[in-house]
Amino acid sequence: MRTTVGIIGAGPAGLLLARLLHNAGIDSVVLESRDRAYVEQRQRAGILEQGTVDVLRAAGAGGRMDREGLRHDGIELRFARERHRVDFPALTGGSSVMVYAQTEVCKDLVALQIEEGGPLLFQAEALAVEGAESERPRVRFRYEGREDVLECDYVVGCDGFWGVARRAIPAEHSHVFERTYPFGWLGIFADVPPSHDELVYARHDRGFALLSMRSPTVSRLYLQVPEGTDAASWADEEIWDELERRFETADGWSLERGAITSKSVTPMRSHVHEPMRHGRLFLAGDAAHIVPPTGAKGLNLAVGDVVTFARALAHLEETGSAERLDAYSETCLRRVWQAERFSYDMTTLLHRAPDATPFEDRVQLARLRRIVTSRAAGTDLAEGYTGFPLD
Ligand code: RFL
Ligand code: PHB
Repeated sequence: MRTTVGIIGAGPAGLLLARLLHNAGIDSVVLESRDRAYVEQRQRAGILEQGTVDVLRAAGAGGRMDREGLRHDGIELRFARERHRVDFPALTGGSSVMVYAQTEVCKDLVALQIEEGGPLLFQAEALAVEGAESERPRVRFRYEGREDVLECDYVVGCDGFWGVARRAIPAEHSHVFERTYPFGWLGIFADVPPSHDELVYARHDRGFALLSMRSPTVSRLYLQVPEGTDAASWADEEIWDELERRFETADGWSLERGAITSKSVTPMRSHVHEPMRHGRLFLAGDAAHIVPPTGAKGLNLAVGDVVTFARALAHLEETGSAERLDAYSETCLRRVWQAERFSYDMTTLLHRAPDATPFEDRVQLARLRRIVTSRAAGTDLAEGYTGFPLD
């Protein structure tokens, strides 16, 4: 098999890249180790930045998002039993975000790829990337019980944090920057209308809590829990009781309870692999970087990477200049580090570390108070949340 761009992984990064390349008249093949149902049902992100929304629309993948997604013009910060709204359009000159689940983005992109795009092979597991430093990199993969080789001009590793692409970069060229947090998120889905019409980020002495949603009838809620917590050790009523405590306000706001349909624990980590390119192998999305979910940045960063790659390759095809492709890693990393910084700020602003001192608690409250009383501080949060521009 032979193609211009071999794409490993059909998460949001790989699927969107295939679509962008198709629109630019560049052929690609997508190899995905799991089946279609898995890709379409894996529950993860929920918040699309303004720039991501714009990219999906321009790629012809925004129709259902515009009909079914929920536009959000702000979030609520809750602390000291008080409620404070951060108004995004007022602070950013018109930006907002969209609540539209990653599962739905993936369903839309899979459908488009199957109708209009190049080959998308499910249950095709990439085993290794070879010859990254040559003119003809190859992906060795297993499909329908046989080993095969995909010969490419370029390979893009969109295979997530646990994928194989990153491993093809020799250790002497790799620099990893990491941080793990001593807590995780217990996340639930519940069949109950969200108790607030915008997301609520709550800082509490017992730990962080987040109220989010997937639709007018489905709530998504998270609780900060100690690292290594087993989701099954929390009974449903205990989860609701704890959410109620952490969201409690002085003005009598109340949390609606409903049937919990799933619960799971997500660890929290930051991870950046530099550079994001080795020869003709490029890394995009979670394959190159992870952020803790507090800033809702992971999927949005993946989108930024693949837009940068697709534009750079189209530029090379049109003008013969490899300048943008050569700058891929540097261009992406500038935005990645802004998102890492923002996610770190949001995480340390809202979570209670197990060894937090009373002094640190007071500083955290002072940081929150500053955001809700200073237009400059509020603008900084609003700009970060609605997203950093693509170069
Ligand atoms: P993905 O989605 O992990 O997709 C990688 C794909 O590669 C496949 N694969 C392989 N295929 C072939 N051969 C191999 N050897 C392969 N190895 C792996 C996998 O099967 C998979 O299909 O990476 P991608 O595309 O880079 O997308 C990244 C996003 O999924 C991720 O950053 C976000 O979900 C993070 N995230 C959030 N991001 C946001 O922007 N907004 C949010 O609100 C948000 N909330 C979240 C989140 C992540 C969470 N978890 C579970 C980590 C909330 C949570 C709880
Ligand atoms: C979600 O709805 O899953 C979600 C929302 C905001 C975040 C993280 C996750 O910061």
